[in-house]
Amino acid sequence: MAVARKKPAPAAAEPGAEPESKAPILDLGKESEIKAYREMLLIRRFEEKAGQMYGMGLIGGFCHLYIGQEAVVVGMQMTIKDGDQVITGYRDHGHMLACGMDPKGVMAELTGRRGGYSKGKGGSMHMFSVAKGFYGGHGIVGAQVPIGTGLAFANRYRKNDNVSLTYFGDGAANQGQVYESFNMAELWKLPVVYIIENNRYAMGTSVTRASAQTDFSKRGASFSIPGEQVDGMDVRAVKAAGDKAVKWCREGNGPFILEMQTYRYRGHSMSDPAKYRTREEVDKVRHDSDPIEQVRNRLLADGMSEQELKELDAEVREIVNNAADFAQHDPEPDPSELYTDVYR
Ligand SMILES: Cc1ncc(C[n+]2csc(CCOP(=O)(O)OP(=O)(O)O)c2C)c(N)n1
Ligand SMILES: [Mg+2]
Repeated sequence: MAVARKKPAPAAAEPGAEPESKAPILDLGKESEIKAYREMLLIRRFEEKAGQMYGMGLIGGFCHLYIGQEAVVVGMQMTIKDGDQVITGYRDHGHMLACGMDPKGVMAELTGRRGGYSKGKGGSMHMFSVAKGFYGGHGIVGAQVPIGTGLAFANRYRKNDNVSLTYFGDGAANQGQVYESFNMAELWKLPVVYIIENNRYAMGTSVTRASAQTDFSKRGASFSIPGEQVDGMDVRAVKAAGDKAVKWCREGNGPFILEMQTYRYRGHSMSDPAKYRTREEVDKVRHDSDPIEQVRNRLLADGMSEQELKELDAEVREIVNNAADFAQHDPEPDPSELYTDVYR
């Protein structure tokens, strides 16, 4: 490909070079722990509220909640800088909030109101904010992988040092377009971190039933893309692995794969009764490795008081309540909007 030949990767590692061994888990420090706690809590409370509003009939259409997976997106967001890009599938509210998008605009999109990020015409799976580096929001499983690879291509082409964080699920990881993207990304040394959120299920199908290779960090092996398995329930582990992967990409070494081992507590979408797994299985993960509880316990051990944590919780609840209020009172789009933003 002409462009790639004209613009060889800057400061690329020697062919066959390997990144150092698995990223060690480091303490984040109190300030970052509080930040991570607050952001994960915002996602959790936002999603709980969205679930309630869906149950009340205030939100229609598809709605896939991210509850349980919060440490992945919050930890990764702590590794990137302005100008980097984030793209994901339909389980996307957490990614938007982590990117700094306004909870009011996200919630109002869920209720189909004018002040929503897509003017109330896109819904849960179709929101974007170039200003915040968020490129969707994609309902077609795996579709974001070539697009995220294209974002990385644009970074190379423009000779900036930005990185694309391209998220997808364990189910999406079995799609052909993912491997076409891997090939191009490694061939052209594109700065893309492929983040496979292995939440153990693709709709009602468990990873072991659907995947021949369940170690997703190895999925780039035939393209020589390095990968790492990460405890996606521990925000510190996510941050440590993310720092390493982002640095690898930013320095021109090509793509990196992170398999985030995580879990979704809710059904695939709001309409899924989740009969393919037991309540005990969900309760065990919640009890043993909830990402928010882990940070909460460390903060308490570090001397933060219950009262301080309660205040933080109240602050987050207020943000979410305001968003829910806005999303119920903002007007619906004007009928004249029916024919705008559509391709004919
Ligand atoms: C091309 C395509 N095939 C099938 C579907 C239906 N579908 C929606 S989500 C999903 C499962 C994807 O699971 P995974 O990638 O593990 O993501 P998760 O939902 O667990 O976050 C399927 C098959 C779709 N939206 N697009
Ligand atoms: Mg999955």
